[in-house]
Amino acid sequence: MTAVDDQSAANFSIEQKWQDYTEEEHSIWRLLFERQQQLLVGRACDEFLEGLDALGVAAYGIPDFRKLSDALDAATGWRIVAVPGLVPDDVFFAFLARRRFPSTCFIRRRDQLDYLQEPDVFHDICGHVPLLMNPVFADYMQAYGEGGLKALGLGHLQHLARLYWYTVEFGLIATRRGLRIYGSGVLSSAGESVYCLEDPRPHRIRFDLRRVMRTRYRIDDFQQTYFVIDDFRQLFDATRPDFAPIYHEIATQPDIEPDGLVRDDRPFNASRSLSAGSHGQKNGLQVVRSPSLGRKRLEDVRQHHNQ
Ligand code: HBI
Ligand code: FE
Repeated sequence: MTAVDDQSAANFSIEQKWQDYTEEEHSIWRLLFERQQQLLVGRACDEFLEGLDALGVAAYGIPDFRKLSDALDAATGWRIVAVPGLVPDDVFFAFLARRRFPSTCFIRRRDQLDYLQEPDVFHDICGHVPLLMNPVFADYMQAYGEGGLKALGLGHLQHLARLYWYTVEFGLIATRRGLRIYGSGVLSSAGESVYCLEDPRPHRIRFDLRRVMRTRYRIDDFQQTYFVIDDFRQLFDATRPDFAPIYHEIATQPDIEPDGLVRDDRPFNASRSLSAGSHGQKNGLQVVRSPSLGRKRLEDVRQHHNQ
């Protein structure tokens, strides 16, 4: 990272001021946390649940980033940096490339539990940070940041942003016990964490780098397509090659609609997807239609990259 990057990254860092959170803010966190705890057993991937457990402090209220960072740093060398909200793409990528995760500090209000225009501290910390405890995923995020800086230079941010969207935010993973969630946008959304696994409507397709980069995404509703990886190693390996020739190749191919299917798609045969209730949650197949988090962010990406 250059000195200029360091400077602009520093300009976007703020102080979390943990002692200033009110009891109401902590109790909103606990409400969200407990709701997702119930929903995510049997739905989130083990790596996420293990990370959440290892971070410990997250159950009691909005965590102090310094304590979280110390646990994270000891595990994988990542730290959390407090930011005021969305940061510019180059700054975002520069943070990731240095193993710094930019997190917002504010929490949604009680009347916004299911709907929020932009990422808040619950999405950033509870959705993203647990997986950064996993060494392979931690390396993937850093590689993504480095790839982002390159993509900006090559004018292919739109393609790389789709990779982020369909993996880090909305990714699914195949396990021996069935399909599980690892995407943070899903993990922090009560409605979508049920819908993405159990609703018959969305496509669940095996991850393919070019296919993902060609696929437009929806910012205003649940996803119509989810991509399924086998493990985090597959994801990391997919980001190893130089993307320049890949960008060049897909630039000649048409985009794929959010609900589109193409000839080479390998649908994931989701045997578990219609067996809701197997872990006895009340919702069963009943799907709560609420937009997932990060809508504002998506609009931001769309505006800037003509998604
Ligand atoms: N800023 N705080 C924050 N969080 C994000 O997830 C984020 C961002 N700025 C840009 C951005 N994401 C996007 O560029 C990409 O994820 C593609
Ligand atoms: Fe996010």
